[in-house]
Amino acid sequence: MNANVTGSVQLVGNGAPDSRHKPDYSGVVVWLTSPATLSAQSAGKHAVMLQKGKTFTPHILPIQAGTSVDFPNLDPIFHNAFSNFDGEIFDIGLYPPGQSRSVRFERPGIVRVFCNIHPSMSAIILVLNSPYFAVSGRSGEYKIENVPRGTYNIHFFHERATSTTLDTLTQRVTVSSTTCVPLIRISESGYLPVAHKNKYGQDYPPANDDAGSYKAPVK
Ligand SMILES: [Cu+2]
Repeated sequence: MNANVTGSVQLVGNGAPDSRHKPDYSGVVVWLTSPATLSAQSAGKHAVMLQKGKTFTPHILPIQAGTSVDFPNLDPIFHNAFSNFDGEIFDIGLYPPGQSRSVRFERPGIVRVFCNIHPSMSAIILVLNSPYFAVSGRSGEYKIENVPRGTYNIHFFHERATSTTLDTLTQRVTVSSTTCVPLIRISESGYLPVAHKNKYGQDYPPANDDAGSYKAPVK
């Protein structure tokens, strides 16, 4: 019989806490690996990352390796999606409203996704060696459903935590009946945001993001 694995995470070390707002602990990916998850079937799986309101949605998309991601363009303007470092490298070109493109991700890793004409657009596809994963909500709670009994490593990812920090959080977890993992605190200290370049490795032209003309740029 399979079981659910639940728990919660908190993000800490990100400067002075703001007591006027509830903290936002969303966007942490939690996943389980074991020798058995390496051979888990992924054939035919699809996931979706929307292009809507000049935003990739969801911003963080975990998938099992072998999954295809569709990028439907729901805006009245052209978009692109590309990734040119780490993870899987791809570029699905510039495509018009109402169309979609797909990319299959074979190799586990962190894929940072950008749009070549809108510098504000970014997302992360986390390609995993496992079908057992979840993303935390604002409260930090997560739930990985329908996990076969066994012993796993549990892993954590957040875009503002360093890989060194995240590696130290990996731990063993034994899944028998419903399993609750103790609270995990993820430190954002040491994180340095870096401005990204366009697909040619150059800075984005300053006027492109709000030109209002929505014309395709000249290559
Ligand atoms: Cu775009």
